[in-house]
Parts: sequence; structure tokens; C-alpha cells
Amino acid sequence: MVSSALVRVILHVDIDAFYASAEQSMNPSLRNKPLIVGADPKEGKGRGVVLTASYEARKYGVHSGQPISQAYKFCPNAFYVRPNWQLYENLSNKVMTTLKAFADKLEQVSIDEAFLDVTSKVANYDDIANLVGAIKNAIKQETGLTCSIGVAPNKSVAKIASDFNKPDGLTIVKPNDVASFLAPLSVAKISGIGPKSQKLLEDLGIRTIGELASHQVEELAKYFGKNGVWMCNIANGIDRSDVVEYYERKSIGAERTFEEDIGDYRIVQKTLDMLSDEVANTLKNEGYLFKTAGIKVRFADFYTATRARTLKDYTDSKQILSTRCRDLFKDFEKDGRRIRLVGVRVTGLRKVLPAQKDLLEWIENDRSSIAPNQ
Ligand code: TTP
Ligand code: MG
Repeated sequence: MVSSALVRVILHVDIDAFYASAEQSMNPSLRNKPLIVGADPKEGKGRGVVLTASYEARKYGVHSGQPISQAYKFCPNAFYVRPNWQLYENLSNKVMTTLKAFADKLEQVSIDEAFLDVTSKVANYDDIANLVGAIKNAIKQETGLTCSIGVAPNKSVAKIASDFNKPDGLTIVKPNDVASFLAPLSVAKISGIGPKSQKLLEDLGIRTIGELASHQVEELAKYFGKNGVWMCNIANGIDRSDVVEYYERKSIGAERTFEEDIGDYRIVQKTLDMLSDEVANTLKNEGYLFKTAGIKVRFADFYTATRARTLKDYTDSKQILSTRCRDLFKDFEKDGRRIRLVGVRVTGLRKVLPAQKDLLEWIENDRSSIAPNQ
């Protein structure tokens, strides 16, 4: 146990070049080679973007988000592969399960990164290297992947630290070293300060986190409101936010009991549409996709029936959900009994992680330029 009850030990773990390393772990002939995961480059004419590149390809200036045509200019001889979502999801799950065993609390923040609170697992900050070594070994053994780890007394510093030395890095920032670690770094290193805020800060003469830390908080609050106070705290190494365990929902549902039992099934169908909308809104708000749609029908005599169907792909589409529910209701269309209650429920849930959300949107917008290989 770390001596002071107030000092926490937080790890931020981020897999190196995740999609590219995942491909390399499956296909040894791609290892140690420039490898680009993303759209088809079509000899420089391809549309779409680079999702990620191996560190060997990054040497040529290739990076995430870059147009694939530009990557092709920089590195025509790289190996180009289309994304294999199922592989990344499986490996991500393995990574998270492996990490969980080492942590008091684990918060997954994207497909390849997580915060771990390990305060009770180590005696002091000098004791951390052993734990981190064990974590790196376990991930390597379970998935073939390497990761970079930042250790610090809070989440924001741990996140900056994991990015400090990549790939296969380890950066430990002891409580007494937080200020000197942060001071020379660009404000852009703070997760939550984007290019817009960076520019505004520059107008105030603030480029480094040290400059931000010593700036008058009142002036920051004037420019950025609450955010100004937040960024000043972060720059001063103050971040009390907890590592929050994910609560994974198993299902999302909604149901309606009619005031009077309903004989007109068109009303029941309309109610199913409304419930589908409700469920789809919850899915979107909470960031879930579903794979199985189900309905429940309770007749006036309290006889209750359910029907469910599993789709080919995960989705959060309102349209697909309501169409499925209407299809499922066809089984009861000829029943004739009055209906007392109907419900819609989706199961087979999967959390949409922020990185995946971008990707889903990207695929949606740009289906023509890639052919996912699954
Ligand atoms: P990152 O962890 O940001 O990147 P990375 O793991 O590829 O490389 P690093 O060694 O710097 O951590 O993102 C994880 C995965 O998310 C990445 O492999 C591909 C995907 N991704 C995108 O699809 N679009 C993006 O803009 C970024 C940044 C990542
Ligand atoms: Mg990563």
C-alpha cells in the first residue's frame, strides 16, 4: 500500500500502433515492415484515410487520419491492408481482460487504452517497475502486442506519460516530479486541449504546460469559462477524477401497458415503432450497438410470448430495429386476442468506443473506397 492514503497510483496503458500490430501478430511476414491499415491506396488514387501505421511506416511521415493517397506518396512500398474489425475487437477484449487482473479498478477509454488504479497493488512508487513488467509480459503473451505505460498519481498525467516514450515505453512520474515533468511539455499534450484552445492559449503567450500552470486562473476563466479552471488545475497536476469501472449493460428495453386491452393491431404496431425509437435513443445516448432484437406481447389473458431475432451485424439504427420488431410481430398478427402490453428489447450489446465511432462514421461515409475484409 502506498504510504499516504491520498496518493494514488494510476496507470495509463496504450497499445502501440494497435491495428497494425494486430495484423502483424496474425501474420509474421508483416512484422518489422512498414504497414498501413486503412483504405485501399489504389496506386495513389484511393480515397479514404490511414487508420494507423506501424512505427516502421511512421518514419516516412505516415500517420493516422492522413489521406491514403498521401501515405502512398510517402511510402509506396509499404504493405497496405484493409481493416479487420473482428480481429481488433477480439484482441481489445483480450487486452482488457488481461489488464483487469492487475487492477483495483479498470476504465477502458478506447479500443486500445485503459486507465488502471493499482494503488493497493504496490508498496510505493519504487515498487512499480515489477508490476508494469508483469503487465507488459502478460499482454505480450496473451496477444503478441506491445504497449506503452504511463504511471502517475492521477489520470491526466498518466495519459501524458504513456505517450512520452513510445513504442514499448514506460514513464513513471512520481508525485514529487509531476511539476517538473509537465512544465516543458506543449499544452497540446493535455488530453482535452485541442488545436482551437491551443491557438487561444498561444494568443495569451502560453505554449507550455508550465506557462499554463503559472498563468492567472482568473484570466483563463475569462477566456475559457469553467474549462479555464479545469486546464489550470491539470497543468498544476491536480486531477481528482476517479478511474471509473465500466458498467456493461446486458440489455436495453422499453415496454408499454395499454390503458385498455387493444384489439386493433395497427395501434400495437405503432406502439412498437414508438418503443423501438425509445430503445434506439437509449442505445445512441449510452453508446451501444445491438445484435439481437426482441419483442414481448402480453395478451388480455396474461399469456405472454416473446420473439427475438439476431442480425448479421451490430447496429444502433432506429430503422432496422423498428422493421425487425414489426417483422417479429407478424407471428401474432392472426392471433386475434386483445393485447395488454408490448415491449421491445435489444440484447447482444457492444459498447461503441470513441475510436470505433469515428470509424463507423467513416465507413458509413466512405463505403466505396474500402472493402472490409470480413
Ligand atoms: P491510437 O492508440 O491513437 O494509435 P495507435 O495504437 O495506432 O498508435 P500509438 O502507438 O501511437 O498508440 O489509436 C488506436 C487505434 O485506433 C489505431 O490503431 C487505429 C484507430 N484509430 C483510428 O481509426 N483513427 C484515428 O484517427 C486514430 C488516432 C486511431
Ligand atoms: Mg495505441
